[in-house]
Amino acid sequence: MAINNENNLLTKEKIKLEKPSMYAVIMLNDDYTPMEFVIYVLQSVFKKNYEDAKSIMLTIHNEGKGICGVFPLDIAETKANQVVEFARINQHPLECKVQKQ
Ligand code: TYC
Repeated sequence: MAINNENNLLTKEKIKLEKPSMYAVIMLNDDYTPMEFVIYVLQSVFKKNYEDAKSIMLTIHNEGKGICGVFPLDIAETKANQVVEFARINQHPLECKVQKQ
């Protein structure tokens, strides 16, 4: 960026911009939450299509956990909270955690 300094010279100023840290929302498996409920949550909260949502759900079911998406911290925490709140309203024990990438 060109600026006018005290000697009236045009100089270039370097502006250092840090990329925001990114956080994964990780969904955990349990024995009780219905598979179709997890697929619905992945579609509604994480905007996955049905095929991708089913594939992520099966990964979680088979491997114990899976990544739903990667976001800046405030968005990751909001989505994790939405998942748990919606699960509790429906009396499912579904859990999420937020993990720095
Ligand atoms: N294991 C659950 C079942 O057999 C399905 C499930 C998948 C639950 C993913 C939670 O994050 C989860 N009904």
